[in-house]
Amino acid sequence: MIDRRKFLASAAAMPGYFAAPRDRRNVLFISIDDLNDWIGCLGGHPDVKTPNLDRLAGRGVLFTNAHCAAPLCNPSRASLMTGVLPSASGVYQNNQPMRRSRVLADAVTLPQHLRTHGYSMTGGGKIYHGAFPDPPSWDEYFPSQQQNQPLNPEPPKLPANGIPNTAHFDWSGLDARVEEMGDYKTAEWVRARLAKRHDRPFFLGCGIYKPHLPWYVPRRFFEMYPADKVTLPEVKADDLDDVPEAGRRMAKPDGDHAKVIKHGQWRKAVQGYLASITFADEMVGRVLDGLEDGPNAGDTSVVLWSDHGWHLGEKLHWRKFSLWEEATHNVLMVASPWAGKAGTRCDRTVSLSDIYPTVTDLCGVPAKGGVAGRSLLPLMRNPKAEWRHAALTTYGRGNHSVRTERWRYIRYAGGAEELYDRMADAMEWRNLAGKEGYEEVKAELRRALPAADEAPSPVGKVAPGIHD
Ligand SMILES: [Ca+2]
Ligand SMILES: [Ca+2]
Repeated sequence: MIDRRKFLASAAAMPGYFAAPRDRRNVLFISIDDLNDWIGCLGGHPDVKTPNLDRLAGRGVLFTNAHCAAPLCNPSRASLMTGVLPSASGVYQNNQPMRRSRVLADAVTLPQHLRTHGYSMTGGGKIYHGAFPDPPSWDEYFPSQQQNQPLNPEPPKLPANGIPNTAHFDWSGLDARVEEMGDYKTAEWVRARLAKRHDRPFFLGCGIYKPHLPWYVPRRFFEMYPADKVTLPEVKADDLDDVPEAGRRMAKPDGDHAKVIKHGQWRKAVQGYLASITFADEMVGRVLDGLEDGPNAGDTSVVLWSDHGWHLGEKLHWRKFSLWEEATHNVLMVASPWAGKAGTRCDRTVSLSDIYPTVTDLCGVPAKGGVAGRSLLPLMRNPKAEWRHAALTTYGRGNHSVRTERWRYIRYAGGAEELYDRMADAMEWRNLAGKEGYEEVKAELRRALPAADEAPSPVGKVAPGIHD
């Protein structure tokens, strides 16, 4: 029997072979915005219902310890799609268009790389950051190359939760049909593509926007999680006391958290997030059904990821924008006909920057040189394989978190540090950085920090009305 990988490796050396691949290896690339580990198969929240995400995890490989390159949309997605870390591109914030970075101006994105190997690239919804879609990455996009998601219905009176001056930091059940939701329209567009056979192998992006704020989804999703019964996250009131000033500035305990408490909205916020997660899960289910019912199921890898995590009060912090577990831990699963037994769980520490080389490897196309991550195929085949890589998360220039299976180490630009032994302290409550006996551990973890931190790339105008 021909060894498929050796065969592909030798075929890759033949010019022109991949220009018209005989061997069809499609990719369905699903992203979910702002989804933390509150999904059933990751066990992040006891109440949550995510039957479709759990179904996909059961079909493939679930990476239980995956972390983002940056804990906010634009830099996380720019890094994932280009294979260039924020510390190398200078794209750290949501207002920096990646193509204005001198490093990323001509970057070959994952879809562009696949295109040179014969793929079609289409997509809908939020794959790149909302304000900065990347037309060079796509042959066709829904709703358009300039607008990457359809509009959503809103409650009649805003803010619905009564917290003033917080823009879309808002939640409410909607008297709307699911068919009116932007994510539903995106899912339908993707389903239509999955229903057909295509001339060329495809890379098909499906960006689900919920559970990004505002948490307005049809009322039936809210009714699944009565506010008086939801489980609140476990929070230690004095958790920030041993966190350095730089970390307390990220947590901003006097900001969202104080407002949520003042307005008695904690339970309702958790309800809104859970409701939005289950709505997103249902949209994923529609897309997966579309794949399974169509002609492409046997030759399509499904790669599903969320762009970062989310705090709902832990460390007295809300949203993303931090370097702790709640913000860096995200969802990553891969179900592929070519690698990984159904129902595999892998607990090794991996990064969203590993997605680029994993997808090229799954597709059997030559690896793109210079990308930051590593193919996860060895872990898909053997989830316990040795894996000595840490996951690096960067928030703003010079602020980094290094995550390994046991440790989280944070170093802020000014030099302040945090260290948590997750084996003894999974909530990251006890900062060991200043305690005696951890010098060697810290020195080892520092080796995963980048050698240099690129200066921030230029900011760009964000058109009004465009979602972030
Ligand atoms: Ca996001
Ligand atoms: Ca603490």
